[in-house]
Parts: sequence; C-alpha cells; structure tokens
Amino acid sequence: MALVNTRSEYDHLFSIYVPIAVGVFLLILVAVIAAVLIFRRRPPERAARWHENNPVEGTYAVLLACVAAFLLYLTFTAEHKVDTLANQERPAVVIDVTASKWLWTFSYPAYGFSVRSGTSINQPLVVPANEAVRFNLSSLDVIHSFWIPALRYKHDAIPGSVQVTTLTFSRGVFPGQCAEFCGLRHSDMIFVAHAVSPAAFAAWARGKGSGPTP
Ligand SMILES: [Cu+2]
Repeated sequence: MALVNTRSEYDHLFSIYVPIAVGVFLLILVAVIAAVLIFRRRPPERAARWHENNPVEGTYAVLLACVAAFLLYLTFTAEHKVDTLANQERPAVVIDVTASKWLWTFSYPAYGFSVRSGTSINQPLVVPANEAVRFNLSSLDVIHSFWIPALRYKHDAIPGSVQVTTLTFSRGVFPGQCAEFCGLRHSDMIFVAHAVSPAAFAAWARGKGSGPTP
C-alpha cells in the first residue's frame, strides 16, 4: 500500500472544489443580473401572475443535491485515507507529542529522549522522509492543535485523550504551529519539522538529538 500523502489528497480535493465553487458563483451571478434586467420595474406596472416554476426549481434542487453528494463522496474518501488507512501503515518511528501552554514536547520513546519547541526554546522536530511517522497527540492543559500547513494537515491535541495520526513527509523543512487559540502566548507555539533521509534521522536519534540538526 502506498503511503498516504495528505498534501496531495487535499490539494486534489481543492482542485475539484474550487472550479465547482467558481462555476456555481458565476451561475448565480448571471441569474441575478438576468433577473434584475428582465424583471425590472417598467410602467405600466402589472402584478406577476405566476408563483413557481416546478420543472426549473426541481432541476435546480436535484442538480445541487448531486453536486453535494459528489463532493461529500470525494471528501469522505480522502478523510478515510488520511484518518483511517494511514494509521494502518507500519510506522518507521513513533513520536509522542505533548502540547502544553505554550510548548510542544516531542518524545521519541524508542530512543529515550525528547525535544521541545515553543516559549524560549526551539529544538527541531526531526523525522525520516518518505516513511510513515506516527504521532500520538495529547495535551496537558487546554485544547491545542498540531498544524503543519505545507502538509495541509491539522489535528487537535485534547487533554485526557490520545489522538493518533500518521503522516508522511517529503524531504524538506516544514514549519508548524498551534492552530487553536490556547492563551496569551498561543503564538509562541511554533515548531519546525525537518524531514531528512532515514540514515540521517537514525544517526540524529541515536545521538539523542544532541548533535547538529541533519
Ligand atoms: Cu496551543
């Protein structure tokens, strides 16, 4: 099974949603302008004698329902891949993410160390690229949200529960931040994920994250 790529899943969805939204917008714009021009008030005034147009309204309703059903199908298919199928992948590394005011703690239980990023400290979150990375998200205080914009992915960290999510990174540097307003220093909750080759990751992790960022 190919690894689930959240970025391409959601970019694909977006590329379908946007043309449909633009099309519907133009359709409504044309209909409104046409109605304004055709039915504008002209002397002598006469009251309209019709109330409804069942074929037109029926067609419109059925068409809208079809578009909504189509988008729902695509959206739930993508969500199923990202939320369910991705968690069935065998992870190359498991990282426990603990959010707190106003700090991220990323623990690597298999290697016995953790790094932190947020208020007054910003150690990098290093992950192996092109491999499944399992994140166990939790929070010590309020609801935070683990957000990596370039992956098109965001997931809440909720106190008293563990949210499991599996992400795959391409090689590169991925800024992330808390996406749930969690207090005055919410904006301090930033981090940077470095996705590096599995060998570079293993060397960094075996050194317990004390070496230079690969
Ligand atoms: Cu937060």
